[in-house]
Amino acid sequence: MKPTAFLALASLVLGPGLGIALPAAPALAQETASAGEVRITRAWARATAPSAPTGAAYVTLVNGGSQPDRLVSATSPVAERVEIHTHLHEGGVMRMREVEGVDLAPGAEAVFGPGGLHLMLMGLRQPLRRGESFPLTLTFARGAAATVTVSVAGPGAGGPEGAAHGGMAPGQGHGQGQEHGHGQQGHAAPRPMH
Ligand SMILES: [Cu+2]
Repeated sequence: MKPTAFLALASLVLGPGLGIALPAAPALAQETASAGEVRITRAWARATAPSAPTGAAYVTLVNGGSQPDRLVSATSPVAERVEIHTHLHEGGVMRMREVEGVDLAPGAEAVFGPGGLHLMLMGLRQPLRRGESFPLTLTFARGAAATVTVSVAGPGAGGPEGAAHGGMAPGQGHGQGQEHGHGQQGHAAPRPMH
């Protein structure tokens, strides 16, 4: 019995030892989460000026389920409250408007971004600094909620910085990620507010 016991002990010791290497990679950024059937990806924000009272965060939502769902609210510890906003053109002027929710038909994708849908951080408790991150919790009509980590990009960024595409190879010379080519971000407004 002794050899068997020794083998069992050896695997116990080896198991956790090997496991240690794994959590290191996801710790980089949890910019992805699932709330029920809704997948939340590309959670990012722009850096704010030191005394800015508000900020804006962006996510991409994909409803992978067969039922319609709807983003109904959001919260974050960095702000007193979070509102769902969109931008509307009214008489040639672009204005922000609060919306009650964002509908997600089955299979639908909602891409938040500067000049469009955004999660308005009202009553910022701290400036958003480039390279830092903060949690954002999204709640959906079908009852699910999930928290993503929002990574803060530069003040004029058009998207999240860093690889953030699951690339774990340290030597991947990605540069500034200029190759994203998202196209759908309509740069019609020269200086979007959020
Ligand atoms: Cu806004």
